[in-house]
Amino acid sequence: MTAPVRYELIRRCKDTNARRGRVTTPHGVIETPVFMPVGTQATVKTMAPWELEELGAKIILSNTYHLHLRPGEDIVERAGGLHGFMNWSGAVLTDSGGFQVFSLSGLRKITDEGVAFRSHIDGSPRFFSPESVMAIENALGADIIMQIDECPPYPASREYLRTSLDRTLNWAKRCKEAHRRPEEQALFGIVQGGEHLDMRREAAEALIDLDLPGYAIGGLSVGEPKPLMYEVLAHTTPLLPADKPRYLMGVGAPDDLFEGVERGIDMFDCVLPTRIARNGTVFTKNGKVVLKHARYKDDFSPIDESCSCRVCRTFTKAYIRHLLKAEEILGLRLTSYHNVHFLLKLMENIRISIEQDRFLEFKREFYQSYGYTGQ
Ligand code: PRF
Ligand code: ZN
Repeated sequence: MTAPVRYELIRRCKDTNARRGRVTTPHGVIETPVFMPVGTQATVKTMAPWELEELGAKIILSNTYHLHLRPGEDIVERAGGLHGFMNWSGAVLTDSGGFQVFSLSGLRKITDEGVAFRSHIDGSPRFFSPESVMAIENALGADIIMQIDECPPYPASREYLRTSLDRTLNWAKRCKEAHRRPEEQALFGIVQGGEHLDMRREAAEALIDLDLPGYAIGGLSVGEPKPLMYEVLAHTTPLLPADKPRYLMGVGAPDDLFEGVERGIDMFDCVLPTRIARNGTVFTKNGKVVLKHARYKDDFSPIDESCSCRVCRTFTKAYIRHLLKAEEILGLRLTSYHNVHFLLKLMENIRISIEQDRFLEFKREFYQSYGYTGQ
């Protein structure tokens, strides 16, 4: 059986655990480290697929939870899976819904069998088990599908994390057994275990025994201090197989991208660029800018003088600020487009810096200009 997703190492950083690689999927080759824009509802909010393509996005993330509730995986499957439904020819990864059940639905009950919850749309009772989630993800047809897991809150007691981890590891095994399309869709396991390094190790070892085509690190960026997240990452990433991709779930602030890459992460996703764009905040090389601020009302320069994106080559801050203030839809499209460009370009520059043996130098330069202190 040939794996649907393969990882090839291209170059290791001379100073850190950063690695430059390549992930081959049924829908294209992904140069890593990579940032995956989030398209929860089978759309990266405000962006057409040709715009994502123009920006060089190679893989996007979508959500089992949302698509199951609306329009339902049967509709997506009949449209030819997510690729056909949204007309995106690049790769897609679906998250399993475990995390969204916890963040979105109200009352829910978790047992070894699965999670009972109510739809946030109509309140109807629902149940996710490893078997039902695999059936949904098989129907959605993404190139990479995530196991169902529990992402425990921070802080959580050691006893709680213990029970939760046993459940997540058991669910991984059941997902592997229930997966019906292993030659077309790569099932990734998720390492949980909170801040406890022994549990993280145990989780990594148990998942490696399942011989999955890739591994994610979950349960981070859930309210813990950043140094703790970096410590868990530094400990956990090296436990994962060097010949498979490593994905840090739900993390994508510029500094976290550098810190994650430095600790051996290959894949990231985050709603940050599109979410902040919709409240008028944009990334620039000198840090974030809140475009609605009065100081930009007659600022006829682009968002970022050094940005090569179409928005920055075409429009001024004063104009985009006006669109946002007037609640014109174009404003949200322009800020989203620029922010996604910013993170994709940042990742491209990170990849180049690893190839050129100047990752740490590039990180220092970026932090200095962006205004990050620390590290
Ligand atoms: N599990 C899953 N999805 C996630 C997370 C997780 O732990 C996180 C945590 N940062 C984001 N998205 N399945
Ligand atoms: Zn721009």
